[in-house]
Amino acid sequence: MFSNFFNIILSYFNLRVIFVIYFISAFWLSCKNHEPTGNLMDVASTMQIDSNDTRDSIILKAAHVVPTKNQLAALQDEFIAFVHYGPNAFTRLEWGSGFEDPKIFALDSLNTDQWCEAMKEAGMTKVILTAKHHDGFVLWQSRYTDHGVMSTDFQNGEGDILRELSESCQKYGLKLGVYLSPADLYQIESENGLYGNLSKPTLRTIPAAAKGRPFENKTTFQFKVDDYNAYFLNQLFEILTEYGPVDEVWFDGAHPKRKGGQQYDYIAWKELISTLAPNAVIFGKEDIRWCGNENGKTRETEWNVIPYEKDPKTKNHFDDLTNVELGEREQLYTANYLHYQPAETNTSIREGWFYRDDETQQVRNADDVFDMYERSVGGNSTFLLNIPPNREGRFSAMDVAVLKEVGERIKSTYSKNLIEDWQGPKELYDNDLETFVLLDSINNSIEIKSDKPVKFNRIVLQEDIKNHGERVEKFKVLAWIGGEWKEIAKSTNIGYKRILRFPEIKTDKLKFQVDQYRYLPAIATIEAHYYAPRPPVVTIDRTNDGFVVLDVDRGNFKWKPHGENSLGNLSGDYEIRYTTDGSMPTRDSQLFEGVFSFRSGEIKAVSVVGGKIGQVSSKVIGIPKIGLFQFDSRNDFRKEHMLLAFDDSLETVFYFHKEEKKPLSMSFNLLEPINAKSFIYYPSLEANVGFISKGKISTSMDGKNWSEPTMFEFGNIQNDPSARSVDFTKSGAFRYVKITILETVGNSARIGVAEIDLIE
Ligand code: FUL
Repeated sequence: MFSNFFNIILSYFNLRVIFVIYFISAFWLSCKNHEPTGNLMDVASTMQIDSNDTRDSIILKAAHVVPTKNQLAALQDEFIAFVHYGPNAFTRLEWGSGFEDPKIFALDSLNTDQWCEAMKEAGMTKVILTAKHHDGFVLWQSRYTDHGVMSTDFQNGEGDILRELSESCQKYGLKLGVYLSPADLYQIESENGLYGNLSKPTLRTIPAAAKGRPFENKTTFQFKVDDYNAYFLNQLFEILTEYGPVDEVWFDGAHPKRKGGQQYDYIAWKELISTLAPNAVIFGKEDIRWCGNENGKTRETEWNVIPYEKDPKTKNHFDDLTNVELGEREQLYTANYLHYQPAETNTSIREGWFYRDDETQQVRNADDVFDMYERSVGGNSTFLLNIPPNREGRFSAMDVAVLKEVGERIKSTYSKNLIEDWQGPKELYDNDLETFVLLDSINNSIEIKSDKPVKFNRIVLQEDIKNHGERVEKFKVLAWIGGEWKEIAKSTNIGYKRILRFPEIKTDKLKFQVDQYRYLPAIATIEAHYYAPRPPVVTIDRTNDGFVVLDVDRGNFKWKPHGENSLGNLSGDYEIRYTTDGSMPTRDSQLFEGVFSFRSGEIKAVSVVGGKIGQVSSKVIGIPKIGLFQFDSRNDFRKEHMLLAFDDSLETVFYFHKEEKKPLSMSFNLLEPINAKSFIYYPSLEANVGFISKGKISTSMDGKNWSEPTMFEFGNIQNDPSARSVDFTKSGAFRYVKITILETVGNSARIGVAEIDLIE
């Protein structure tokens, strides 16, 4: 009886509680600025343009194109890692040939925990591994090929790099992505290779049964495909079902070679991926697009609503979108479809995608990487940075140091919003991308203020792209300084995120004003941050008459230069300190006050800002060249031109002309004997100039008895025209040198040599 009565009271009370909760939440939701919604139509990730559409209605539609759930999650991943690994790390080539003996992948130890730890420290959230690069070598225990780790000595042929990485990802809380190259040189070149073997498409069951190795996942697919597509689907099945959740599948567009008119059945691949990895975005297809370069450069205005001629959801082939401008109004007017497709900004931390060495392969400095981070993540894009592991199965110390420094900068700059307690609409500071302030032509600005002024030099803005899409086309930010509004920054679009950088200011009042938009913009976030200027990285150069010039790096990384000057946004007043005896420079080392003379050896230098010491730069300097050379040619004109390869300037180039009688060669004498251990070839970076790809170099003391030649090969030099160093196979002093070119690449009659350095 008592318990009955109690139950009635309880259920009555529960009912009331439920009602109260219902009304409170309904009221709260309506206050959360979801009303008015600011939408004129339902949002969608793809919209068709029809014949009734006008220019205005096209722009309205564009304002209602939004990311899918997976695309939004991919954007929120912000800073992600790429890992290029495979035989190329051992052959030091950028592109393999498919003919490699798997044994050359001579890996003894692997430490994927160390990779993940470094990525975590950098603030990265996801890693994409080249499970198979263009050479066709697989990094996992595939049932469908023996061209991979199973045929190496690594863990007696039982090693599985994808498995180890996926376990480390679980441990460190990182998402996993896989790069599976459609181009496959092993399948092209080997006798029974499947790529382009002209097999007919027939109905195939995926996964194909493999003796003694059943799948735990019992899903099967039926596709009418040819041999190579079946092979590719079987491999996708393995990597998407046996390595934990996969969040990105990366399809590269490059093809070192094609065969047999091989086509790819992407529609089938997509069906398999969306079934087995429902959270994965697909790169290179409709989900994520390449930003159009490999330099780490994002467009000034990176729109993610892209015009399409055909429905991207039914397309089998996607072109690279490399236009200087993309998604601008004029381009949208010509579209048949509008499609949400965010850009991934990709580049490598090193010269080249694969590891070569720690001596000559330049590593980007932290200024450069942090600058790219701010421009790409703060430019409505994702930042995908490649870190290639070395032959010890680890990230090299230099790369780890840069990742750590970048992570520290991201954390110390962006983890706290300096204006989170300012007076103004709370929707802007609640870390919720779906609460927003809706603006229109009358209420086109938001003002926020505080009781005490704050110092900052960065502003972060975000739109509620999930429910409203990207709408702002032009805006500015003003600060109350000296009793008046001063414009501190302006830009074009915002979308997922815009980071504004400007000289430091101190203020207690800010105004965000939108000057042009596609439809009512929903502003979700406004943050202010302070980036503390860091000592810039020092560059070390030497003039041809033997003088050393130290300067600060203005972002001139030689591999795929992006042309941006990171320094302006990142450094304050600095001084440069250096050593010439190999010791580490400190803030008390020799002060650089002007050029100084130096013969050969290692210079180490740092810059110092307000007592803070920066990253150490070092350079091994070759012997001074002025007056050292005599060129062996009867032709004075040619002699004079050869000098251009020995003048310490990469701007001046010596050309071999292919029409000259073969073999192409270059001989020179030195006025004094030297004991060089290696030489460095700097190719020309000009367009329409070819490269040396293979050759030999012989030396002699008397010009009669020549050493056994040192053979050299520069892999993928056309795509990766960075400096290449060659160690002489024999040591000893010499005065005569002869370089013979055995092979060249590039469709040009001229082969360029920007510089040759001899290192003692
Ligand atoms: C390119 C490839 O050819 C490179 O080797 C690298 O994988 C890069 C990310 O994409 O197209």
